[in-house]
Amino acid sequence: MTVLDTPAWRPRTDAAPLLPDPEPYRLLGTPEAAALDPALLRALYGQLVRGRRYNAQATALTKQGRLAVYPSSTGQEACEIAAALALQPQDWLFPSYRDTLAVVARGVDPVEALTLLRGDWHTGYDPHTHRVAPLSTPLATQLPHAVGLAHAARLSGDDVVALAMVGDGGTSEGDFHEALNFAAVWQAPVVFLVQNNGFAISVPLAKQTAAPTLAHKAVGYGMPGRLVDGNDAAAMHQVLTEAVERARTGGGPTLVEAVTYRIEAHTNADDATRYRDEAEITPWRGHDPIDLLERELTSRGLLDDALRSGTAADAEEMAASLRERMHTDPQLDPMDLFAHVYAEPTPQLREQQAQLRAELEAERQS
Ligand SMILES: Cc1ncc(C[n+]2csc(CCOP(=O)(O)OP(=O)(O)O)c2C)c(N)n1
Repeated sequence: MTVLDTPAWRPRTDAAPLLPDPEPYRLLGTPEAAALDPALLRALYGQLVRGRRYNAQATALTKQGRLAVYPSSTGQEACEIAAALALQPQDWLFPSYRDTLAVVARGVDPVEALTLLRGDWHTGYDPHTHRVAPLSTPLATQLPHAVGLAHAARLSGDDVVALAMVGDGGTSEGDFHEALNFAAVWQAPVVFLVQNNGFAISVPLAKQTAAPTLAHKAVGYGMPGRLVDGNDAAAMHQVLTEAVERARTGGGPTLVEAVTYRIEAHTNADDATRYRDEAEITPWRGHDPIDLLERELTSRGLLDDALRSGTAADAEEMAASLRERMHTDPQLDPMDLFAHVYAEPTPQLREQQAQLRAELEAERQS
């Protein structure tokens, strides 16, 4: 027996099967796309168009003072929608602040999905109803949560997969490392979706990492990495569905890097012209997720005027309802600040709660 035969030296499997493709995986416009189900393509199209309209409406609401902040996912709709559609009802979605479209596509009420960004209180929706965790503002903190939930479900024998979303900047966080390491060691049923949209606010990817791609990071943890064209809704849907099924059937976690682009500024509070040129955006406008899908549908004779106008009308109706409902002032109780913070409130919180109650009472009586 040599030292390399002892348990301390864990024999390694070949890393090559874990490595991502050299180029982002694509389906739309390729011969393989002919096999794609027309119903799936139409469903993706409808959701992408709705998603873009939602982004435009939410951004307008920030200008009207109805939303504190909105991080738009325009240009990233294929990632958002594919993430929601790849999951089964019993699964869980763990979104970041940019993933409102995925949250809404999963079934959360479009207004409730904006509650946090309106600055009202807490999450705004019940995470258990649609199995959607709160939109996470602290970068990457949703990733260990997803791993913990998925691992616990597996220990309980529940058929649950967790899909966690994070940005390229979030991959530099310690939480990203801890989550991926735990997930791979435990073989937890988790899918990590990194939307590489080119920037972490003003920081471009080249200043974020020296890794060949973000998908390559998977190899270091011992899980497969997949590199996908994040603007190709069919490729995104296929890769995420495969990763979810792999996790469900005991195959362990997958890291998916979606190569996409943040067409708008980081949020309505950001001026992107200070750190990037329009010339950089132009090629991405020519590789638009809705256009790619429209081209595919058209070439297969699946998109006629009726579908196009029906889809646009449906999106417009959703936007009108969102606008109208968001213009209604919410009825808020300041005491709600203390609700749902801890299962058992701490003594400090109880003290603050009593203080606020007394202040509100004094105001009422004055
Ligand atoms: C732990 C933590 N550190 C810093 C921030 C401030 N911050 C908010 S968004 C952001 C950039 C994140 O970029 P990326 O992960 O690429 O996601 P994107 O906004 O592009 O979707 C930063 C640094 C934060 N929210 N949380």
